[in-house]
Amino acid sequence: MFIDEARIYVKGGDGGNGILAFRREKYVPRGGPSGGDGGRGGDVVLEASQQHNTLIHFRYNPETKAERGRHGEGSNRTGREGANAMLAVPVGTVVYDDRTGEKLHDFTTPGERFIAARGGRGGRGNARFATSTNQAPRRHEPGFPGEERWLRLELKLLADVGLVGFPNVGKSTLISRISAARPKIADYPFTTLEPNLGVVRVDDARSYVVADIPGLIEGAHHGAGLGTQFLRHIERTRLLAHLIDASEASGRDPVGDFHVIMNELREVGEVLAGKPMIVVASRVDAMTEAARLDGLRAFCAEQGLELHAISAVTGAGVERLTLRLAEKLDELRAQASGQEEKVAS
Ligand SMILES: Nc1nc2c(ncn2[C@@H]2O[C@H](COP(=O)(O)OP(=O)(O)OP(=O)(O)O)[C@@H](O)[C@H]2O)c(=O)[nH]1
Ligand SMILES: [Mg+2]
Repeated sequence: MFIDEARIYVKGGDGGNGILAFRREKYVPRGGPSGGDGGRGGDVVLEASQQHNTLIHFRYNPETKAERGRHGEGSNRTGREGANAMLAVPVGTVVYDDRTGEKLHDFTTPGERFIAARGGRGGRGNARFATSTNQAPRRHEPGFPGEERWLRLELKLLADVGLVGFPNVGKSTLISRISAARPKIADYPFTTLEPNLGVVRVDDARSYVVADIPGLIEGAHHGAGLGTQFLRHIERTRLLAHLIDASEASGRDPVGDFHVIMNELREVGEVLAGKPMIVVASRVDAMTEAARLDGLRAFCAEQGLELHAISAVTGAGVERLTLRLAEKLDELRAQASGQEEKVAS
């Protein structure tokens, strides 16, 4: 099981102070107490979002404080409330108190909210302390502090992009280049024996999860090589990136490789074979015959498939590819939520 984790500090805003004031008006001798209450501090609120699918944004921003309440004012004016601080978490996030380990909340639906740290109450102004025997109270309270605590967020990762292809085409090298995943990389087939997940950070708001799985070969669905058992790890992805070695190292034809892998996917099921796909020509730095790439390019153009040529070693084309994967995921997500709306209406 692949789990993304983040430890975050949350603090509700402090309440504003209640103040000490007396009314001073012309023609009103000995005006009564008029110190207003402080405003409530804002809450820190976690909200489940469909735009987020990892917790990586908290790694750069682990601390959140909500705004404090304003102090009260004369003429019985209550201070303004502090604004809430909203934090987006992916659906599926589980929230724990980091100190006690207690499970506090489990986000299951988009838009769901959980108050992670309550703001402090505002202090009462002296106007509130007037009684029949004490009509000029001088007592007034400071604001109450906002709640503060450390939380641990946990999310079971589901991959957004699945890397498929023959062994040795550079799938693990690519994931190690674009994420913090550090799978074993070696110049022989079947280096990867277990799937690896990596989180790709695009910018503050966007990230996605890539799954690197063992390579496939012809006959994989009959159990050749490591078989197709690992394909179930990418059955729920939205997008496949199909890596094809463009260098001469494999001795195979790139277009031929494409068909072999598509065949294996089809044998597993139409769902997998029908998934949106971006074709990635890999190891182009080691390519000496440009004709190999040209052949693949012509084929992809004919099939209406998007092709990116990259070298995971030199980094050429890699950034462009990660951005395109992000854009494509956004498009697919928008389409999917459009369809959900149609079904709902
Ligand atoms: N020249 C060059 N070599 C690369 C590139 N990407 C990967 N390699 C090399 O190709 C070999 C295989 O890379 P891996 O990333 O392990 O390939 P894989 O697709 O994960 O292979 P399996 O796990 O066996 O399916 C390694 O020796 C890498 O160093 C590249 O862009 N250029
Ligand atoms: Mg590998």
